[in-house]
Amino acid sequence: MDLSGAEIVVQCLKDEGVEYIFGYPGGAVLHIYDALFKQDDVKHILVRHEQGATHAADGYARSTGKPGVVLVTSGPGATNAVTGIATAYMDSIPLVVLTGQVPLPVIGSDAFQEADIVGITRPCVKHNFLVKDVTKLAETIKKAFYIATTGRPGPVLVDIPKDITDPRIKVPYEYPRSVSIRSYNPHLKGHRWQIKKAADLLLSARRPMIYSGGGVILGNAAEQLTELTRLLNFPITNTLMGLGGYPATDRQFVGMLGMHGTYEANMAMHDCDVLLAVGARFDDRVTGKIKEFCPGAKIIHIDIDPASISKTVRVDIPIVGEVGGVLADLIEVLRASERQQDRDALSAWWDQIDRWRSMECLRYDRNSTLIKPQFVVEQLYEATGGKAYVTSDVGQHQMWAAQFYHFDYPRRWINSGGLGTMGFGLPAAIGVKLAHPEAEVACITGEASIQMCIQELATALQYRTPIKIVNLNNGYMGMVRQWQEFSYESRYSHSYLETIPDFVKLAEAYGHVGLRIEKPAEVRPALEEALRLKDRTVFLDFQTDPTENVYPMIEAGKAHHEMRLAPGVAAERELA
Ligand SMILES: Cc1cc2nc3c(=O)[nH]c(=O)nc-3n(C[C@H](O)[C@H](O)[C@H](O)COP(=O)(O)OP(=O)(O)OC[C@H]3O[C@@H](n4cnc5c(N)ncnc54)[C@H](O)[C@@H]3O)c2cc1C
Ligand SMILES: Cc1ncc(C[n+]2csc(CCOP(=O)(O)OP(=O)(O)O)c2C)c(N)n1
Ligand SMILES: [Mg+2]
Repeated sequence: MDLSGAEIVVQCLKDEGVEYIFGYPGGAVLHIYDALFKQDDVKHILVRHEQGATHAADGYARSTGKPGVVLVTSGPGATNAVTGIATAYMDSIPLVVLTGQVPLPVIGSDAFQEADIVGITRPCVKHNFLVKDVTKLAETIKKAFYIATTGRPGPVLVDIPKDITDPRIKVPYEYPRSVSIRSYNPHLKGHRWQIKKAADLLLSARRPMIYSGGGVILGNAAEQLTELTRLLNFPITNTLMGLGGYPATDRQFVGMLGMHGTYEANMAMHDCDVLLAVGARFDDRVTGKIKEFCPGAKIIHIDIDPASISKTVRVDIPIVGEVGGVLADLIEVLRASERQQDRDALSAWWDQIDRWRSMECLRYDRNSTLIKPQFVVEQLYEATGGKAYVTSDVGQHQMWAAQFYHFDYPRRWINSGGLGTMGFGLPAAIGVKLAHPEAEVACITGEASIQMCIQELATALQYRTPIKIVNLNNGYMGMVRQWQEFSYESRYSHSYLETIPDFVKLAEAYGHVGLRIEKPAEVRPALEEALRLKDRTVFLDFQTDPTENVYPMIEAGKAHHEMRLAPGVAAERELA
């Protein structure tokens, strides 16, 4: 079959089984858009800003495990996509981003809408390609999908000069079934001897702890993780990216760890003697002061990326491999082992953990006449039966979502952890809703974040993706305000938004429903009403307590056991 470059792009997407492509047209990709016009298999979602395209594709990818696909034009189209590419890169999300480029002969001549996007994105993609020969186009796209989705996933960019897609030049087309890349061979199977050593160490533990992260979600290993944790009867904590990898409502789950983790999770990290890290990368929000990280623990680390091992914290038993397979092998070795666990020590450890837990570190004022943001998230959790897909933006609301929406299932919690990209939540929710049309999708956001990609409300209307936007409107860039309160003697430098739009009118202007909620008693009815409006996007503008802070908090440079607690919780501890 002879096809033009533009037709090859579209045919490759079909052969790859791509359902949706998120994009925005422009001169350098017009040939591709013309080829898209002539078919119905790959559905194009027209966003309103290229950042929105990358986040929507990212939300689709996070919630399905399939790669998200983006198509943007050269120059500003491509540079607008960079924030979304970097967002996906930091959280290891598989994206294939196709960018138009000026024709090959004029590259480097400051041609109209020329930007060196291969150079610009080099530090924030897993890999990128500039296509120089139309006969290599199909193979390059195949490689892009292969690299994006295997090993440690990540975004791959394919830059396609306009002359490569010229409709007049046709070449034979065949989509390769597989590709092999000599310098790229992800290591999938964990080393048997390392697994045996890890099993022995786990069985000898007196104060064990499991710390699991985004790798468990990315590797679809929640089942194996749950089986292992129950088999050993160990306490388990999740990173922000790992939430849902182990059921949050289970007794063995001690909550999220790190900067805004629970008291019991962080204290258990500090005091444990054996730490099993699974698909987590010892991020600074998690470790706190590195020198005092798990001071008495021997550490086992399972990760697919050898570059993650001992990157920030030196580990004792590294196991490089695909998390699901390694956990399955570990379970097998543990079951076959004759070594007995020290059940008395384990039971004393659980008593200690329960004492920490009894402090109820996430308590907040339930009698307030103002709407507490935590209350809104709790009510959303109850109203949706804990089954919704929840996207978020970045700030205090993101932390309250993580703390108060108890994720029992993987891939339901969709947020930007590594880059912390405000503007992520709304477009990501659109991508999630397209992938799961029957599911409830909520976007928990703040009045500052939502304004960063607000234009995607138009996309939500065009493609009938009814989502519920839960705006925790505290009038401040709350997370910034909190840091200024704690570290800059309450000098609130430019963290107050003097002009906030009327979100109800704004939602209506975009063709959606807007609701403004001012009293605690109105919270649940408003949520119920929004959920009843199944086919509509509803913007719920909750006027929340402007001074509420996120607790507990490990401030910069502090260790796990040096948490700042909510005022009421701290006062009680002093008394005890
Ligand atoms: C305002 C704000 C506050 C934050 N506060 C906190 C906080 O309190 N607590 C917290 O935890 N985070 C917090 N974060 C998030 C933090 O910045 C990091 O994004 C997060 O901690 C990283 O999670 P992770 O270690 O699970 O790694 P991820 O970024 O999810 O990385 C996954 C790891 O798993 C590996 N992996 C991937 N696939 C596989 C596979 N198939 N098999 C094996 N390994 C695999 C990867 O190589 C990588 O090492 C915050 C972020 C923001 C924006
Ligand atoms: C694109 C971008 N710019 C700046 C920041 C820094 N930042 C982190 S949280 C935050 C405030 C967010 O305010 P809002 O969306 O209202 O959420 P709140 O903290 O009030 O819940 C800012 C400015 C960021 N994370 N992303
Ligand atoms: Mg705010």
